[in-house]
Amino acid sequence: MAGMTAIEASSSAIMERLLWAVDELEIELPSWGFVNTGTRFKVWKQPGTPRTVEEKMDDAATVHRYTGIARTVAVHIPWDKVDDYGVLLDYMRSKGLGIGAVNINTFQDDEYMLGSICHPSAEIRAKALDALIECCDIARLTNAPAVKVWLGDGTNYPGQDDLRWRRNRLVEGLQAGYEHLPEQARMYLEYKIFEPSIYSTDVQDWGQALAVCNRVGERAVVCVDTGHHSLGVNIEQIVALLLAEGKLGSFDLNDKKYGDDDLMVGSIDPYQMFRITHELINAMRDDGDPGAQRCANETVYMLDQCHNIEPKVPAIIRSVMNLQELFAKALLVDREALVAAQARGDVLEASNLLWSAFFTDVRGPLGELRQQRGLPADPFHSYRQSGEDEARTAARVGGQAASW
Ligand code: RM4
Ligand code: MN
Repeated sequence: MAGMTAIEASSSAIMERLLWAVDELEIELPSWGFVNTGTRFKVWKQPGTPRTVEEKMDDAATVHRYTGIARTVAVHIPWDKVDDYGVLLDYMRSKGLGIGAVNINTFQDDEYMLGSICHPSAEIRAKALDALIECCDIARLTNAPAVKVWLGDGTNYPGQDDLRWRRNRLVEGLQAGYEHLPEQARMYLEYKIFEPSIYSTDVQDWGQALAVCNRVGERAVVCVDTGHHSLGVNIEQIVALLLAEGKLGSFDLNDKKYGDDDLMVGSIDPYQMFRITHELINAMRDDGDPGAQRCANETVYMLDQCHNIEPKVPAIIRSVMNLQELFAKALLVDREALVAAQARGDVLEASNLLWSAFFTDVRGPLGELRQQRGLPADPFHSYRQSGEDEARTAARVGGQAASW
């Protein structure tokens, strides 16, 4: 392959390079991606929406059955609270699923109006800490790999609260929660530029998340939600920096046009997502930086999307495929040639190497590889034609659909 561009490579050489995207890549699904969602203007109800945690898992299992790479499901507490987590885990395993991150929710209770972990009142902070400890306990019971913290905390007006003291409470609260983290688990800290807080958000960007993680502990790592930046931010560079620090933990993947729009990953700007997958694959291949290599190998890829107007199961299958294709394209980047072009200052050839990998159509070879593994070549169309979506809707009449 050396010296050859992706375009010239024979299809068998391409297949060889794509194996990782079919055999190693894993994409975590969010249980909340299957429920009814909308905007603050309206939640749209879709037929066939899961009514129970088990039905959310059934849908996730369908996505896995069609794509073969969606092996774990992240849960959100209290939305996915059950009496017996052992029973839930058994149910998931019977469907070929494993548990992913346990997500904390301290943004919907009335008492959290002014924040949770950063709230000015010690009483509310204690309640938020209890919620975090509960997630740690669930992670222990289910042997989950992570507890994920995203906080809606922040302020709406200058002067509303002391920004520095809120920061101190944040560090203190997470440190206290970290003590309860089971040994096998990591803590993902997710940042978001704004919303629901408008003027200041307590974990507003990667710098803050990284600094806080460094204060909290070795297993506290940053979660990058691709929708949580302002427009024009160089997200792939943030990814590179976090890999260099060994502090990238996970992704919440989606695409956006204006804000935290939670659209299907790669649907608006696939080249941006490709630039991110390139940074990850590049680090995985970089024997000269073992710290970043290890970090990239341990990074978890979760979808965090809202399918407001499109049918959810096929949309999630589509999203898994989008991501798989964008990783596949990154696998086609000729790293040796890239490193050489960079070293001789060949700006145009270096940029061309990314460009031609991105424009290589990987759908055919990926389809072939899927088929060799007993999967449909085109999971999206196979699902649409299977009649399963209609059967799912027919079987789920009545009851209370799970909803945002
Ligand atoms: C937030 C954030 C979190 C997710 C919630 C539901 O915007 O992205 O990851 O848990 O939404
Ligand atoms: Mn997220």
